[in-house]
Amino acid sequence: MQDVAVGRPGTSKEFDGLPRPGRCLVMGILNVTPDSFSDGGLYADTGRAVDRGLGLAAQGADIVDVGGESTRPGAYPVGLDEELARTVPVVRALARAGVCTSIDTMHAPVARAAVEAGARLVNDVSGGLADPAMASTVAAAGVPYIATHWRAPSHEMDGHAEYGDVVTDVVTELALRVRNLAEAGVDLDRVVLDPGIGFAKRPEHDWALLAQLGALQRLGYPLLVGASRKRFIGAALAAGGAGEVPPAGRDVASAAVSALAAVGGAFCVRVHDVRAGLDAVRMAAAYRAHLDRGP
Ligand code: PMM
Repeated sequence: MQDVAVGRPGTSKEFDGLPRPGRCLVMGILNVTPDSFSDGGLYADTGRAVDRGLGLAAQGADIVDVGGESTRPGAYPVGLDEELARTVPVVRALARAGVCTSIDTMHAPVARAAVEAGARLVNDVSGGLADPAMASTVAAAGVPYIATHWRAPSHEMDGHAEYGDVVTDVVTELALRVRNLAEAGVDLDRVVLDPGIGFAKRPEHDWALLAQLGALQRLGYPLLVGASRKRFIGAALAAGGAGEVPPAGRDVASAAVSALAAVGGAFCVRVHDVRAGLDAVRMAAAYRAHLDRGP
């Protein structure tokens, strides 16, 4: 099969330790939280969370993303001790079982402890803005780092969804994040960028970013897209009607969005429903293999 990866993802030695399936990667979501917007409370204790992580891996997740602090709109921070207690034992157990695990955190001490426990990537939805020690921590850890476009903590972010042109503004702000990472000594060959779907964005912003992933790719980094079950999907499904389709009814549409992201060149999609996400990126890989061949 043609390698559908774009730019440097998965092909450089800096991504050693990550699976290289020759298609867009699938990251399965494991929220060890009582309050995440779609799965809060389901895997809030260590045993259930580990079982869920093993289940995601068995379904084909290339990476299992362990998070201990909800970033849903309006959520408040949980405190370091609580976040450490929720995530580190789960990361350790999954890593021991051979699962490729990432830690979803904005806090350097959690990132450090999780990497020590076996996490192979750090996934920071604040792109280093929430904790000034994150960049140097990641530089020292020497693991791949996912930097997301972010403007403000979850309880304030809806007030920061103002853009001139959202794609231009996100590209500019991500480029600034990359510069800060480089200054802190982060190996840029280990950086993955993320447009931050739903983070200080309204649905029209999310769609614009998804439709113009190419503009973000021109920054030269692999892209992760985290669209699964997010508000813009619920709103699009309810188009013409009132309100939004609730998160539990968004998985089929989320898989469709994963296919769109993978066709658009995403390196990785972050999903709740791993089976559907995997089917979606496989279809995208088959489609992309024929894109440039002509009639
Ligand atoms: N979204 C959420 C959490 N972590 N990480 C990355 N890299 N990108 C995202 O878009 C992202 C993330 C919030 O969604 P959840 O509550 O379903 O985990």
